[in-house]
Amino acid sequence: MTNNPQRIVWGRATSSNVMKVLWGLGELGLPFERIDVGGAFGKTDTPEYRAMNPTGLVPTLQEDSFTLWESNAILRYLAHVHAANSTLWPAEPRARANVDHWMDAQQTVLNRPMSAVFWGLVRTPADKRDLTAIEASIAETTRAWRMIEAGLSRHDFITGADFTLCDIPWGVHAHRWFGMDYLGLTRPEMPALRAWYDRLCQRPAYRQHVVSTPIM
Ligand SMILES: N[C@@H](CCC(=O)N[C@@H](CS)C(=O)NCC(=O)O)C(=O)O
Repeated sequence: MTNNPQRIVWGRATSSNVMKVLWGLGELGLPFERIDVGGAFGKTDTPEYRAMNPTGLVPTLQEDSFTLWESNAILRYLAHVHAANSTLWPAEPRARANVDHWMDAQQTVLNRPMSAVFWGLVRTPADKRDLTAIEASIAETTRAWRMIEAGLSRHDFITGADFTLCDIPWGVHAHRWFGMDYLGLTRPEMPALRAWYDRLCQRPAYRQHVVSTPIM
């Protein structure tokens, strides 16, 4: 890699998975350019984009001649290369595995019901909403949040005292979870989750790439 690699993030800033990468780059203080593709911008179905990312989804990262997709894999790559000795992705195998399984759980446990709540409330007009389905997704999403509430009641971040990579995928969705009140979302009280979200809001990169982006 060159000393100052050219770094490009492909993906619209309103995507939760793109936000993870932008926030991660912000935490690491790495400069990048972002190109709008996906959603209303389209262009993810072109042969050129599919050659970079066969899923046709966003985000895709390019660092010089290296191309990578899957948001959580991108976060791990960035931490490995640019923050090797930090607490962000600890080197000790069990500490690292602990971070990794929470990253995976965002994708496998939280993502589906949380996306259903988000699409049901934010991206569906009021007269077309299936409120029964949305309520069921809220209940399932709540169960997912309770998984991290337990640890957060004992320590400041998901795996312990330090902010790590796994706070990023969950944290992106926390902003949406706490930001949908105006659409009638009611949540059971989870004080440790709320305190963690407030803590994340003190981080400049979170404010810049997650909080400042409209929920849409
Ligand atoms: N597992 C993938 C999922 C990527 C994904 O589903 N991206 C969504 C946006 S959050 C997407 O590309 N949707 C279609 C689009 O925006 O055109 C990742 O974590 O990167």
